[in-house]
Amino acid sequence: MIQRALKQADPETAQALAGELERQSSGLELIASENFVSEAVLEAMSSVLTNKYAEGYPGRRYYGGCEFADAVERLARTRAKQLFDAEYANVQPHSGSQANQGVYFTMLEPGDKVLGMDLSHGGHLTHGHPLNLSGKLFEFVAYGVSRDDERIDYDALHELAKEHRPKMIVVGASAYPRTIDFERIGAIADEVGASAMADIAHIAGLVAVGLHPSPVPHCRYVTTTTHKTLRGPRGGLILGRKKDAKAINRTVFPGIQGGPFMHTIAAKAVAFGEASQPEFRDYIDRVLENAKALAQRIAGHGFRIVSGGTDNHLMLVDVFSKGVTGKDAELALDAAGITVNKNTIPFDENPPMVCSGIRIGTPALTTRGMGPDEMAVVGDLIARAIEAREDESELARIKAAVAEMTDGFPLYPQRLAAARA
Ligand code: DSN
Repeated sequence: MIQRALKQADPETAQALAGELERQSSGLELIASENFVSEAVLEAMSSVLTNKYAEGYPGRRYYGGCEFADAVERLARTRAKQLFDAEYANVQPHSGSQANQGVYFTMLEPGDKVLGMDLSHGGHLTHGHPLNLSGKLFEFVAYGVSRDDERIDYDALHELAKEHRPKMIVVGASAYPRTIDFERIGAIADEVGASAMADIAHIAGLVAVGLHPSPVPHCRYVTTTTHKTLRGPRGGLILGRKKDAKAINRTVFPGIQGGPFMHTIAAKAVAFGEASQPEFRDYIDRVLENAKALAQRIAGHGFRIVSGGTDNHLMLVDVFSKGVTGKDAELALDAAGITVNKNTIPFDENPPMVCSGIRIGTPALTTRGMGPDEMAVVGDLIARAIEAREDESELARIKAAVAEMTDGFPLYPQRLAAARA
């Protein structure tokens, strides 16, 4: 009914949304930071709470009529704390970037020294890239992976920490396929008198179910997005210690944000509830199994996998090991209905917009119900498309095979039927 309302009121927007639904449904979604939320999460996102202003926190708002906003925010906070076994949660950050700002502006003064992982080694823009506010305001020193095994070089990080005596060490990544040793980072931070902040945006779902060690006992602050492996709505979350609650709350509001997105917070509550069910652990188990199977299959076609494999939901494929740039591989795969992103690899010889790698993740296809058998087919299709990158008709044939395959794993079937009607 609601979809009919949009079609009638605004056919142009409705058409674009229908196109996106078709694209998501008929393609192979392998972007490591994307996922498909449940109908329940979608319903909460499109709820009447989008109409509500609720500046402040439950029980202390600057607006009347907040009793139901309070109820959903309390639910979201309680569920987040339970899920991650944390003393404190702030569910208001609109994004991962704002969650990180929430911690930075609580802990740091402009000019303070911070260690963060190099973006080109798998880090994130908000961990001190010179073009990001974090890099402009604070003096970030980058650590990275070692040349030998392409894993975080903890010894070098330790030396940097002793040399620079940073106020904070930020750990977390957007393109790092290996388990992160949060305990070691926490110990290094303690030794040099720094605070540790873990940004678990990519691996939050793994941490929530215990399939990646948790940073909560070792890092004073933990931030995440809610929409990647955690499979919730697009948004951010800060976890921490009770003693920091007041200061972080004040930084998030009124420090960096105004009215919270209450419809998104309702959807976060739903997603945290889903992630606490036993089925979610099974889901993450399959994500990991699929990532290993896919990495192995792609390696079988002669591509080098950065660090030799994966411990988590993603892999970095060095396509330049077969003479293809990341840019060209991404374009070819897009033409074949397979969505990935080009990505720099550690010590990349190519410039960032061209780069040598592609990043591939299995959370979304696993949500669709695909398993290791399908990963074998997907790996073959990826290799075939990269091989055929200059052959439009072969890419079109692969796209047809992709559509046939995805037909067997329906995505939002009722929405799709309504959009097509
Ligand atoms: N852009 C996200 C990703 O793709 O990993 C990180 O913010």
